[in-house]
Amino acid sequence: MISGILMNEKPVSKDEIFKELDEYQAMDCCYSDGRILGSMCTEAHPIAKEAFYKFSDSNLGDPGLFKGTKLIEDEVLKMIGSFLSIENPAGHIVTGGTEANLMAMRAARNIARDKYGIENGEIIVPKSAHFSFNKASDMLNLKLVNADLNEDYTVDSRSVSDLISDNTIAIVGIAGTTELGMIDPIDELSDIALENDIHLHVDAAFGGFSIPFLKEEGYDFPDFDFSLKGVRSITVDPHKMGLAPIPAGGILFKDEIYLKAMNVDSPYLTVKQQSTIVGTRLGATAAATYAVMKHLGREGYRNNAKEALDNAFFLARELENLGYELVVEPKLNIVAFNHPQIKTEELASLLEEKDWKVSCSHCPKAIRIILMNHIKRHHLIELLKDLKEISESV
Ligand code: 0PR
Repeated sequence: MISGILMNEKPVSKDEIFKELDEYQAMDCCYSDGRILGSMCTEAHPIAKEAFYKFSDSNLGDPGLFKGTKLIEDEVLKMIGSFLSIENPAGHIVTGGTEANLMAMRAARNIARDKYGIENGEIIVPKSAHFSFNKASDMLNLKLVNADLNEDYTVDSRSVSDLISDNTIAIVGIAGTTELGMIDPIDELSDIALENDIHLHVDAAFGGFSIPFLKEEGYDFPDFDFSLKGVRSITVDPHKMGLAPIPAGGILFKDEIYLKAMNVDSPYLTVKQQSTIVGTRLGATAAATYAVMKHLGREGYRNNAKEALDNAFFLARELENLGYELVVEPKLNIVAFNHPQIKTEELASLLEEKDWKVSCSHCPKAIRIILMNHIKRHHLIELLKDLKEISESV
């Protein structure tokens, strides 16, 4: 046994602990510096953080003990449903897009197994999909089949159609791809799913909290939600464009049957069956999401989404003026670009040298900037000054 060197024997004072924590925190990046350019998360709204702390002891894994928190979760799902064209969604507030996508694939697998006896299921996923589907395929023992993309990096629905086999248990479409923010033709996927009686899951982890509000602002976006008959589940993450604290994901199903298909017995809990992956799970997340959604209202989300998109278009136009090349015209608040004479990795390290925290897309290779609300116009002007300097130096 290691004698108590690492773990202190005697209590340590709060002041001392927080002094240490402050030192650790000082090493972290800070959203408000405007230097984090490649994150889909952002600083949570202060009201959400307050609600999170207030509910830190509440456990939605045993909802009979936390009846109020359970009502909050139901309310949040209904609020999210109200902008995704569904009145009474079934679902949960989970830890993020990964868990939400995993639950959707699990429900689809179990239903296909019970209804059609499919044992070796396959999922058709666009090449642009988030790696959480690779995890789902590994954990659920599903074969992942990649569908090709069109020139504009949306999924080619003919490729999806061609890949359908007797073992296909789900098709995935994306509303706001991770790398470029593109929106797949979900209406076409919906038709294909209906024709073949296959589960269509929409990963709107990123776009779910912005596309509906941008539509309300008059922007022209395709339908992607439960208004399309083939859509059976949607991932939508409060901890991305929803301004909720991490970890907050959302999984919404069209019907209770999808949750029931995942139920396992939980005999000694206050609720006798459980469909979530996580057992003991945060009530704090549901409360925080409730607080920020109520506080901002539709108006607040419209303003946030519009500000982020305006910044994306501003950045795109200024980059072109400086001679940089966009990979694709932005649809949502992600801008991906290259310099005609500088390799992507080199440009990334030149920006890192100037203390910008950048992220690169790899299909296609480009610098990828996600205009979250912590990035303000004045940060972009500083960034463009540095990019101008870099461009002039070659
Ligand atoms: N679906 C889509 C479309 C996503 O973009 C992401 C994550 C997920 C699912 C998975 O969500 P969770 O990470 O919540 O489980 N997209 C970001 C990405 O991988 C997540 C991220 C956020 C990465 C902040 C870095 C970062 O600093 O790029």
